Amino acid sequence: MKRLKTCFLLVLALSLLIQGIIFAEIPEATAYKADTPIVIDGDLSEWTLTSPIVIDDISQVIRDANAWNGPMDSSCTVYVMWDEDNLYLAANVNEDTPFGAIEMLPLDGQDNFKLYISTDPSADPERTEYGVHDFLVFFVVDNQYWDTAFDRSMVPKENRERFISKGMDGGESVLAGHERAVKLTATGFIYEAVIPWVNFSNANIPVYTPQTGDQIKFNFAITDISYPCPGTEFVPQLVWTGGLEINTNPSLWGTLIFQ
Ligand SMILES: [Ca+2]
Ligand SMILES: [Ca+2]
Repeated sequence: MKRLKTCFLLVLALSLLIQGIIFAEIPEATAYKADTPIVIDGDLSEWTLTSPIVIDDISQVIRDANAWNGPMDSSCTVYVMWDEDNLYLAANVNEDTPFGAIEMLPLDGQDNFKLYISTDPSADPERTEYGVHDFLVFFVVDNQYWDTAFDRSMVPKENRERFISKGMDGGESVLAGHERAVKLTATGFIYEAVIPWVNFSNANIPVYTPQTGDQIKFNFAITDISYPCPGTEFVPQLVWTGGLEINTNPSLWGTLIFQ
């Protein structure tokens, strides 16, 4: 009997430990409200930088890890701010071969940022499939055309509300009012961008206006092609949290808190 009890306690302790690990795996970041206008010029002096999203560790490489040569090859620290009309994104990027974009390649095989964002704080954070308000946005980081695209291919048809993929063949700017600027640094570049919330809406999906205290699912990825050729067969990708399954399962994203 005593042995049984010990065994039971052991199992209990183990399951609590595993739960703790699972909970600990969902990271949080704060998006601060911009009280003064954010000027898109590659200078982050007007930003609140106290809640960095750090993407720089081998454990965050979700593709072609063998071709990733460490944080100076490709890594970034991301910041998010907001106001009623806009989402603001900034990234301090370390990158030894910046702005690698080859038009013939698929968007996911070029230097890019990938923004995974929900615009519905009331959605179940443990949902395992994309809902109406779950978006994946591609930003091609070529310092020239800055192509953008929405991938909605993973959203079940009944959840799309006629908001379908746009720009995924490349060569398009699908975001209205989107501006971005970069400033080169000794180890890469600073990126600063604005994305009006209206981009995550259509006739069936109302515009999201964040409120202080809102929490949404959020994730961010950086993709780094070694450029120039050769080097197109392995294209490492790093992400804030989760593995490749983040492309189909929002429960694996992190949490963004509006403050
Ligand atoms: Ca600025
Ligand atoms: Ca690189």
